Amino acid sequence: MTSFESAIAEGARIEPRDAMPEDYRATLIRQIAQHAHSEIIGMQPEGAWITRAPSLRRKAILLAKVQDEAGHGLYLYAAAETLGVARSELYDALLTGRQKYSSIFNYPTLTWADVGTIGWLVDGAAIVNQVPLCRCSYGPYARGMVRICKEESFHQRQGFESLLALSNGTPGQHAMAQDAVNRWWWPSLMMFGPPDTDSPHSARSTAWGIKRFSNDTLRQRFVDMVVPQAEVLGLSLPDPDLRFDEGRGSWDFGPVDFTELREVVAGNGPCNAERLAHRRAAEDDGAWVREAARVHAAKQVRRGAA
Ligand code: FAQ
Repeated sequence: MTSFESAIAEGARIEPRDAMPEDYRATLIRQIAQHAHSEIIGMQPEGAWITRAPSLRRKAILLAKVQDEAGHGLYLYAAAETLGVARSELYDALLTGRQKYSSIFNYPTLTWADVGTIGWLVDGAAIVNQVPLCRCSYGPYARGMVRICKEESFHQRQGFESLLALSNGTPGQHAMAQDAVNRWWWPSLMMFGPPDTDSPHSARSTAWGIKRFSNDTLRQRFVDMVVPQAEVLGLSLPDPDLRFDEGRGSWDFGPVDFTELREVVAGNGPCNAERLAHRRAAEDDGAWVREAARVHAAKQVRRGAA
């Protein structure tokens, strides 16, 4: 057994300078980069509402949440860099469509209720998926996830609280909250990825201790977590097949449309083009800042040498 295999078998952490198979490194770069890209693209749907938040309090909360997402992107890009890849390469892979980001951020935020719904459902799904990653086998990713999960948990609570206020508000506000939940429910279930029978990376990622639970197991855990929360909110979930199975102690739910997931991941979702165009424009608009920083750094080096 190599030292890598024995470390994995013992449940020990792999650190950046440890020997690791090239495929393990490549899998981590793929997953961590996709995760980082999701965080920064994920700033767009909610960011669109910062100027339209209904009160100063809601605006301050939303600003802080969107800033947290930028921070999560930075922790994750930094974790990926420990695997020997440059951040500029990862940005380039995102902007040229070679690397993905989560399907969920290709849906539009049509009303203010979408912001609360993203906090409740999207951050809720993110937590269910990410808490196990705090114990994944790669040290820098696992440690980054601990802090990210703490912040995601605040995000979910603020989304729930915002949605509760709408649900208990005027009939118009209640209807707006229900409409947002109807639109975000199924895409939230798709965040967990394809079904286990159609998940090419699962077996190896599980053997390597990157994935600790399967896509379907986490999807079920999410449904079990949010169904009682929907009752407290006084909102329904748009699935006529939802019923509690006493034997399993879990909620049965209807079939997820994985064709839609495939289409969105392939670039054909409602907002894919808009999200990437916005990101590319931000990259172009920031070029002069990066150039100024580069020239300044070079000048400092020259002055230090003189
Ligand atoms: N969207 O074999 P599997 C957030 C791809 S949370 C797009 O099952 P794997 C917080 C997958 O990459 C969202 N692509 O793959 C926030 C693979 O593609 P490839 C981000 C998807 O890796 C909240 C192919 O399908 N969270 O940002 C999706 O074992 C609110 C085959 O799939 C993470 O990234 C999808 N939904 O399992 C921010 C968590 N599902 O490269 C702002 C970390 C699958 O072979 C606001 N990632 N694919 O062409 C993971 O846990 C895993 O990568 C999974 C997929 C579970 C997503």
